[in-house]
Amino acid sequence: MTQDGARPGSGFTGGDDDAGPASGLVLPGPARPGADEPVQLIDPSGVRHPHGHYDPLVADVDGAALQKLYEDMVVVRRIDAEATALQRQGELALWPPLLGQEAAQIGSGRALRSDDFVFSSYRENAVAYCRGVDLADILRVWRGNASSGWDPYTINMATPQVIIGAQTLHATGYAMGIINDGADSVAVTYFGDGATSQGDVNEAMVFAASYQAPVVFFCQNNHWAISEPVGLQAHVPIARRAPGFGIPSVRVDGNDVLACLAVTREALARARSGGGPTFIEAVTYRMGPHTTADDPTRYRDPNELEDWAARDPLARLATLLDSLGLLEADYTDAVKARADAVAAELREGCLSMPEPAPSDVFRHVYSAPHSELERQQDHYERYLSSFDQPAQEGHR
Ligand SMILES: Cc1ncc(C[n+]2csc(CCOP(=O)(O)OP(=O)(O)O)c2C)c(N)n1
Repeated sequence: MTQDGARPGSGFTGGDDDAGPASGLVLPGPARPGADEPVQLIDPSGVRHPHGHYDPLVADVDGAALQKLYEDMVVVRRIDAEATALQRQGELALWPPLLGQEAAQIGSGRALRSDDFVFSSYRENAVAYCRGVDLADILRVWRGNASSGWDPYTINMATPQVIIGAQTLHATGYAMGIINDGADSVAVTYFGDGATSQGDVNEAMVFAASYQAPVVFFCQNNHWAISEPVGLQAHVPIARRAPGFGIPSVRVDGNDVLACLAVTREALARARSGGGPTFIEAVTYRMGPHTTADDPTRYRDPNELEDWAARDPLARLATLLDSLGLLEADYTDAVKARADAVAAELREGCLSMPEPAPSDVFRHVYSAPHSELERQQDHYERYLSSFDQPAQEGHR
């Protein structure tokens, strides 16, 4: 099975042994260790397949809940398109599109509890949406309006990490804190396939396994680390690495929102009940550029994009809803109206952000007064005020 395979299977690749979670947590059905096939509940043609292990974990997802997941994906795709347009219109310096990764982010994001804590990279804007982020805050950093977008404690999600993989260490540290507190919340960290080459991610897994920390490692294998294909660094499926650290792992079809919800719920249940970390590899695809500064046509075969477009996460759920009689015009009109309203709110929030004062770059660097920084700020303010002075004779 290659990295981009998508045959249905249990996907469970086992933990320290094949006996299942160490905590005594009883999970429904038999997991089948050793499988590389991604877990799939809805196939690319929109057909729902029964699954002995994972169906009980999504037994509550009725037609209305499926419609809500579809609405979420439509809305975040629209947020992504609007932000891309804002960048093209010169309103943002840069934007990292998530096009194609909606199911991985909505499926996992909707499994979380509000007291769980997310540590993400820059591409998890759909997860931030699930956390209830103020829409304009998603854009703040990319507009150069603030050093970070939001107060992490308002939505229990750290601001996006640009240092590849560093957030996995933060998540593991936070999860060790959860143990100390005796709480049953979970730290969830999102990162890409490329990040799994980083020392930070591997160190985070060593600590997570050593302390049996309640942390979920959610890897979105979108097949590219900028221009490097995943096969260059991963000669076996990425999910197979985690058991080497003593962490059970699962491969899931990252374009199947229901399967992503199911595997994330299982991982969260394991963590909450003392069963330790889980590694999830969501096999998906970045259909757009790495960022708006990137041109994938320079390194990517257009046929590959065509193949993955046929596995579009929104299209397959739409087909399933249609087959259930749940894609009537009044519903799709309401979804479109909601996406339009969210996009308008995002644009308005972006364009109406008050400009920061130039000296704001010195704020929030240290929590306490810092004489060296104060000296730099003083110099900078005197430099800026020099532009207000009338030019002196001889210096024109
Ligand atoms: C420590 C570090 N090294 C290199 C970079 C430059 N860089 C930015 S994005 C990126 C690729 C990341 O790919 P992946 O982890 O697969 O995530 P994706 O962008 O595909 O979501 C790299 C190497 C960085 N930001 N941080």
